[in-house]
Amino acid sequence: MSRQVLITDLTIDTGVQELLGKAEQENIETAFQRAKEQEPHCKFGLTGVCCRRCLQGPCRVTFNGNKGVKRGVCGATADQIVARNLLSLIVEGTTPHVEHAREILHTLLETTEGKAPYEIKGKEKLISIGMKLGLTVDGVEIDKLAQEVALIALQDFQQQSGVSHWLRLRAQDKSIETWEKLNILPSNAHLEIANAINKTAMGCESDPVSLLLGIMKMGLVEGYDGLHLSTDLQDILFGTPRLVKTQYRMGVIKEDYVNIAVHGHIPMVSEKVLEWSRKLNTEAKALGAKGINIVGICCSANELLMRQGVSVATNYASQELAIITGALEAMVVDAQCIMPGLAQVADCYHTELISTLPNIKIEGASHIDWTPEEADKMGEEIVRRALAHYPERDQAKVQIPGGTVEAYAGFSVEQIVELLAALNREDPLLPLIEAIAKGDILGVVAIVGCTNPKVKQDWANTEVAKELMKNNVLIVATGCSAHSLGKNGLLSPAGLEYCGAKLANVLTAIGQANGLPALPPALHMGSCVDNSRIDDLLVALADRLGVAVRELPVAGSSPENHSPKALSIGTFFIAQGVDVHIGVNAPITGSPLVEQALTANKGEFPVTTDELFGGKLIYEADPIQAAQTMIARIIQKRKALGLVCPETTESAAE
Ligand code: BF8
Ligand code: SF4
Repeated sequence: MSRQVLITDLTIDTGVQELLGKAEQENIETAFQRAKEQEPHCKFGLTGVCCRRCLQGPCRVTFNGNKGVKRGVCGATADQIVARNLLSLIVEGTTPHVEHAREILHTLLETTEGKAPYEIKGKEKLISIGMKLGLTVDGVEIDKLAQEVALIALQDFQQQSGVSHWLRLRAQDKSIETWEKLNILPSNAHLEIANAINKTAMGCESDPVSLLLGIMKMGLVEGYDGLHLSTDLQDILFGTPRLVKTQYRMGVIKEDYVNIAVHGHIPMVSEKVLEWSRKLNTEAKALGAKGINIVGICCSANELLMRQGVSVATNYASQELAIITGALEAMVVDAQCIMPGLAQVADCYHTELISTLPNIKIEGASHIDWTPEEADKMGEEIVRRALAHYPERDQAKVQIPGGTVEAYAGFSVEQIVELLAALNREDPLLPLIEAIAKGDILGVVAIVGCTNPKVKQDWANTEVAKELMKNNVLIVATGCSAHSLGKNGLLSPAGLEYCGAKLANVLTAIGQANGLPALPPALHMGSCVDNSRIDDLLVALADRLGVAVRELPVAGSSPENHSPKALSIGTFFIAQGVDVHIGVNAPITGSPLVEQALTANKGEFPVTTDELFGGKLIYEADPIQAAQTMIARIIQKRKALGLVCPETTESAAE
């Protein structure tokens, strides 16, 4: 296989392909290469039957039931081991989001006490949440109200009993009834995480059904005290996103600017870097640069894109390649999805890799502490270091792949409702509901999650999206998947060429009523914590229709999942009754019981998430097949609601 064929097999992003060629010439290792070196993967690990919970092991329990050991030393079966491992994985997905929520909560509290240099920009959001929480909002000073809201949120980390306040705030009553019956309503997020870790410890819980219910409960912790709490408090502090236009691809890194990439998830860090880059912009000019250019990677990109229109260089799998352009003076990282390999790559260039969170250090990176109180000091120091590195740039090593792609973003629920109000001011959701009822919009699918160096970058994310669009399915997107769509023109009105005629007409009508050429075929709703916005949209639609979320003709899809966070988010949506597709298999196939309970596919296990919650896991590596499976389920749900259904879908008819 030639080098060129190999590189084009790794990613469909031509800029990343070019930089992979540069990496090879310069003898720099990347995740794409390391992923190949890891093949073939251990089957015990892939199927979830490797147990390392105590020192009697590690135990590998055969998954076909005929050969080798059937139980671990302690007697644990494959079902027990897989269920325990999965709960452990879902905890690892949930915890970073809960920590994210705790960081923003702490920052908000310090801001209201005048101790942190942030301000409350989202007054409308604050008032609407205050009202929903039953607080008096009239005549109450903004800082005081924000403090009251934050103190209620704090109870979700402190209370020893009672149900999560953010769950009560954001969940549909019909869903709460289901969860109450199953006794999985979470209380205090930290306590639930501790309980779940305790369940998975050696010699603790071994009933796979109870472990599975623990998994669903953890999905609710993820949804409400991870995703929703983070988004709500971030909107209070930084404002609710509104429609913005931006640019995608490596070409957003500019040769004649001081370039700083922000990477990670925590907007308290990236917002400060952006603020200080604006304050110190003239100092870049004194160095002969045209200014300071901030570009985003992963979900820090999403946070700054949604609220500030900052452009996006790349997504997860190719984070190292941004440094290989040779034109980054600094890469600033905070938490989650930061590859340790970045430090090795940065070593080959003048780029300074800077970590920021006090409890997240990266080997080989320099560190500037972010704390809410010292946020300005951090922002200024980071930008000054980047300025100092600009003269050190080696022009001979600079190679920025050309070309950028236009994208729209900022589709918060508030923004979507405002756009729809141009068609019906009194009842903004009605035009959307009518379009769904008539079949002009067949259903809604959220394309979410990651890219994964194990699979061709951006390919499955875009193929699933295109197949759905062709069949008049409206796409909403978050995370690194949204970046895949952005890089490939699907967040721009130009992407309407991929849509079925009915969907294209609806998007054009809404766009034109708002002075735009059209809405794009995929609506970018934000970062991974902003999957809460998708949930809010579903609850609003279901409430307006008078049905349960589980009855809606919708699905979720993470075609290139790599992170346990994608699995915990997926669990949250399955608990709501939404089918969730993943394109990279989760380690569950070693247990027929767990696999069947989640996928409802085969076997005789009597209880499935589909029956209990109305949603199931779909594993399908082929993007077209995955889209068709979701469409079939959407049509099934449409039929149950008595909505117009097409006889065949476009692919089936071809
Ligand atoms: O939280 S999509 S690769 S960056 S995990 Fe990570 Fe996956 Fe990107 Fe955002 Ni989400
Ligand atoms: Fe083996 Fe049981 Fe220990 Fe797991 S908990 S490593 S199955 S002995």
